[in-house]
Amino acid sequence: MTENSSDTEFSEEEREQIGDFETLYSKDEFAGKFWTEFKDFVTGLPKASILVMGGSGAGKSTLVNLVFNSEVARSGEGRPVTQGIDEYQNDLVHIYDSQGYEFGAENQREYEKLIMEFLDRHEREGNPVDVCWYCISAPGARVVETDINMISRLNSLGKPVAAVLTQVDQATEDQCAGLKSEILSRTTLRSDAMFESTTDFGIALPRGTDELYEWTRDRLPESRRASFMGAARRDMDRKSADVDSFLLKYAATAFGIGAAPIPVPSAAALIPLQMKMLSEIAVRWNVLSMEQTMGTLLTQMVTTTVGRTVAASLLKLIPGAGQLVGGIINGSVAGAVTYGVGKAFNYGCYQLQKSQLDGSNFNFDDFLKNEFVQMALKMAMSFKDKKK
Ligand SMILES: Nc1nc2c(ncn2[C@@H]2O[C@H](COP(=O)(O)OP(=O)(O)OP(=O)(O)O)[C@@H](O)[C@H]2O)c(=O)[nH]1
Ligand SMILES: [Mg+2]
Repeated sequence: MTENSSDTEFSEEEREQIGDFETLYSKDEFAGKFWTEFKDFVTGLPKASILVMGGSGAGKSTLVNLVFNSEVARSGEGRPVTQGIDEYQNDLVHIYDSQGYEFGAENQREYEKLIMEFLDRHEREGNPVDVCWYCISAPGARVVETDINMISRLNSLGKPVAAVLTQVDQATEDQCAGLKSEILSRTTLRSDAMFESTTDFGIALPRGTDELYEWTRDRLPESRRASFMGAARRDMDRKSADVDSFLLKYAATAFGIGAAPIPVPSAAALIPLQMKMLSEIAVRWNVLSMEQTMGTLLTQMVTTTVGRTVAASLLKLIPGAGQLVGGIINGSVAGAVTYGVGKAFNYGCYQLQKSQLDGSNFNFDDFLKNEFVQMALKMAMSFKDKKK
């Protein structure tokens, strides 16, 4: 018995084809090559830039963690990019945290200058700041001239700026209402750009960090949105739907590659496409740091099971798909395999994030080892049904 009992279902001739497939997919250098390419893919991704402002101790780092719903900002982890502005280490977003200003007219003028120069430089260098979050501490109970000036100046530059009243659990409702109306009356800020935040999850806020996340997402250029969403542990249904829609594009491209029927031994033509697809999915769900997990997937993809089982089973199972006699993969098979692999990987990533959020038990490695192949196959078959 081999490790895969479904092997017994294949004829001699088919097994020969499978053997070819395996040889191709097991090139040792392949996993390493993919890993390098994957890293380059992540490095080259367009990333959103967010500048966080506000007084010292206003709760800027805490706000960042609340919006991304994970420990993105850890104290002391910032890398100084310029005097007074740190960048948090993150593969998917640029988060610039300005060290809060101290009180006093001179300090505040310096702060305004620092911010304006920073924005200007990034604009000139072609990596503009996309969105600004301006924190004002609610229990601090005061809005200073710098807050008023900065919010209006950013607005006049056309920079999306959100004002966030932070630490609202430490202030009275009247205090919060007073601060909000002062900000709205003295700046050009629109009321839909006014938010509140708290670490007390018992307090329901009509415009809290969930809404700030959505507001920010919707103000990003399309190209920088995917990685921003990937960095945030939330918005799962939308991420999944986004993946679904691009999977269809990959399937169509694969269909095109297979349209001039390719012999199974040349099916490796599909690999770069599938790898790019998997990279895109990995970014959406931020499984980038999971080198080992990706390694498991690759071992699956490259050396054994997915490659040969999916392809070989499809050879058998898709009726009328050119019959694949003589080991030919045609467009339908290429499209279905690609779709199935993407769909199964997306499912696993979704379950992983869900378990991180609700504390439920899901082992991604086990999923990849034990269920991934069957699911990819099932999804590939459903793709064929779907197209009927
Ligand atoms: N009660 C309460 N405390 C908060 C809240 N947000 C932040 N804090 C606390 O306020 C303090 C400052 O929060 P940080 O997020 O570090 O503020 P910061 O603006 O990044 O501070 P600096 O980087 O030092 O300027 C910390 O002790 C936080 O735990 C909140 O919503 N409620
Ligand atoms: Mg901080």
